[in-house]
Amino acid sequence: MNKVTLKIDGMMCGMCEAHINDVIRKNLPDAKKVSSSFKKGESTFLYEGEVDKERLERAIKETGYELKEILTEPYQKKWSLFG
Ligand SMILES: [Cu+2]
Repeated sequence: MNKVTLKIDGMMCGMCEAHINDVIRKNLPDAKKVSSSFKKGESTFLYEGEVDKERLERAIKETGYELKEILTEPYQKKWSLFG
């Protein structure tokens, strides 16, 4: 599982966040914990496997925003007492 962070230009309010969340969920139905912040200018979600970067970029552009960067890092659940 990876944590994916999208740097996005153009989000101005909560409606924009909702639009972007919709785009992510629609194009990556397996994405989990989709969340966007217009203040940070980024969206994050959890995803297994590779994100189709071009598809996502196009879909975000069609919605009126610009995908600047995609960061991916391994996601680990919180430390478990039982290892
Ligand atoms: Cu807005």
